[in-house]
Amino acid sequence: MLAGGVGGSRFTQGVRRAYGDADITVIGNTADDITLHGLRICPDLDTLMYTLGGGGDTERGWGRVDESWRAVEELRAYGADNTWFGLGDRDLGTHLFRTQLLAAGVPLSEVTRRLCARWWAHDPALRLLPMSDDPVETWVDVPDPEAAEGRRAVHFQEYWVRLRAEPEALAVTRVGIEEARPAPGVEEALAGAELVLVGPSNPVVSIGPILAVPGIRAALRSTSAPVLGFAGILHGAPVLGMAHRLLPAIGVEVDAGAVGRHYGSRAGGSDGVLDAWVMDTGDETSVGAVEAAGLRALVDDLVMSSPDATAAFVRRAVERVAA
Ligand code: FO1
Ligand code: CA
Repeated sequence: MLAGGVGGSRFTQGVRRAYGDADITVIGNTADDITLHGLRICPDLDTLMYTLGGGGDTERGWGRVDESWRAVEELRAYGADNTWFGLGDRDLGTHLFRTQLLAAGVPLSEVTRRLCARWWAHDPALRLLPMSDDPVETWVDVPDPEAAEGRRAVHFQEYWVRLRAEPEALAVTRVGIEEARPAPGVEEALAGAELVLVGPSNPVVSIGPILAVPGIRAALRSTSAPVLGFAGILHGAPVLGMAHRLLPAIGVEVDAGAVGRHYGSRAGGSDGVLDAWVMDTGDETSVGAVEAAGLRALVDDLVMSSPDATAAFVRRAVERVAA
């Protein structure tokens, strides 16, 4: 599977519920990673790890359950920068451990394996791989009348957490993506898979960067497994998050069918990555346009109201594509 953070975690919970004994490799987005207070933070990997490990705050959707915020209060009291980012005291332990290992030269994929060994011990058939061991960061250009060119770039986390995705996103840049290589195991997992699922995560800042790591698109295009994508845009609005604020910056309409066409079909001469695209029943009117793009279009109720509900729509889609 390819997945981002909050939506990707809910989706993964459903997939695990649907296929209780399958070997599942989650290829997680690392393009919204950030270094703050000297610590390397990987929000999407951590959200997946905590949520599937039962240690996540289900209401907030990210971070640890039973969290406290004393360390960040102390940082604020010192007048430290970047205290808009909520680093919980328990969560800090994860970032300290990760940063320490990275500084010692341990690659992120190995660090992630060690972190998940704690959280996913109950489910050894579930594996989390970062899309890449190489650092990639997403920066967003926002209007700034005082800046030289009328705009300035902020880290994606600042755009989302501090600015609440309110300013118009003029452009999205992925720093480091050209030099990034797929993490060990990523291409092998795609090549050896029986089924590849592209989760309903943000097409611009979650799935987009994974596909943009040189080599991953080719691995998706050449796998013998069916590649099935799920829309995270339902009736013109994201099921979670801020995709509606970012899709215009990459010239894609905020519409499930448009996102499916953006990912594209593996058939034909383009560089698409999907065989089938699953949209919500409310987006049935997009079926024609998706099929015209060479994709098999499916519709179902895609609201991830519970792991059972998610498991049900995943199973139905897989059965239809395998049939
Ligand atoms: N999201 C917020 O809205 N506010 C925060 O202060 C915040 C802190 C945070 C800390 C660790 C972590 O793993 C995730 C955190 N998130 C926070 C979530 C994160 O910004 C987003 O879920 C994604 O990166 C966007 O998909
Ligand atoms: Ca994310």
